[in-house]
Amino acid sequence: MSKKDETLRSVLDSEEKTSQWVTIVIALIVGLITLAVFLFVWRRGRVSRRGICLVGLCESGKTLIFSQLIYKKAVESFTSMKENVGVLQIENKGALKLVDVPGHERVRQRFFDTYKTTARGIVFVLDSFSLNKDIRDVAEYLYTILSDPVVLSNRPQMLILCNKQDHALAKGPQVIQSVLEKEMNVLRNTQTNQLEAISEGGNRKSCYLGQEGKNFEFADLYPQRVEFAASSAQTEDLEKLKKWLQSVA
Ligand SMILES: Nc1nc2c(ncn2[C@@H]2O[C@H](COP(=O)(O)OP(=O)(O)OP(=O)(O)O)[C@@H](O)[C@H]2O)c(=O)[nH]1
Ligand SMILES: [Mg+2]
Repeated sequence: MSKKDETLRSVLDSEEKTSQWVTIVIALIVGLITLAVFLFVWRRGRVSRRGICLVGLCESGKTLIFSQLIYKKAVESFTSMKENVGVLQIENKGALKLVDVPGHERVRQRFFDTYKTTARGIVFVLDSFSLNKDIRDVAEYLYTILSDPVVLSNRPQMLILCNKQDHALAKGPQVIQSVLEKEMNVLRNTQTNQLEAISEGGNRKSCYLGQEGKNFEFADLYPQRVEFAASSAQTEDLEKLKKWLQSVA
C-alpha cells in the first residue's frame, strides 16, 4: 500500500470513529431527555393527586369522620347516596381534597371510579364492633379496591381505619389485621370467589394479590403500603388518622 493510500485510510478511520462518537453522544442526549420528560410527568402526576377517598361499608362511620374533619363537629347523617367533598388544610403541607364515598353497594363503585385517579390516599373505614358479622363483605370490598387497576398502577397510600373503638366489644387494629388477612386468604384461594380486576378497556383479567405459595399478608403487597390504625369518630378520637393524613399530604 502506498503512503498516499495509508494516509487516506487513516483519515477514513478517524472519520468513522468520529461519527461513532457522534452517534453515541446523540443517543445519550436522547436518553437523558426521555428520562427527564418521564420524571417530570411522573412527578406532576404524583403532586397533582391530592385526593383522599374515605371508603368502606355502610354505617362504618365515614360521614361522621368526614364532618369531624371538615366541619369540626358531628352532623347527623343517614345512609349516603352521594359523595361529600371537602378541603382539608394540612399544616405545612397544603390542602387535601377529602371525599366521603357512599358505602351503598349500588353506588359505591361509580363514585370510587370518579375519584380514584386523583387519590393520593385511601382510608378504608370499618366498624370494629360488627366486623365478625361483616367480615366477608369487608374483605370483598377491600379486595376489590386493592385489585383495582388504577390503584395497582398509582399505588395511593392506604389506611385501614378501625373505627368505633369506643364500643366495649370493639376489636383492636392488630386483631383486625390478622382476621382480615385470613379472610382475604380464603377469598383469594376460593376459585368461585376469585375476584377479577376490570381493566381500563373493560376486559376482565384475573388478579392475584400478595405472594403465591404463602398465606395472604398485607406486607406482601409492597410497594403498596397498607397501614392499620384505630379511631372513634363518636368520641372525636381521630388522632391516628390525622397523623397519617399529615404524613401522606
Ligand atoms: N359508637 C360509634 N358510633 C359511630 C362511630 N362513627 C360513626 N358512628 C355512628 O354510626 C352510624 C353510621 O355512621 P355514618 O358516618 O353515617 O356511616 P357511613 O359510613 O357514612 O355510612 P354510609 O353513608 O351508609 O356509607 C351513625 O349513627 C354514627 O353516629 C364511632 O366511632 N362510634
Ligand atoms: Mg355516609
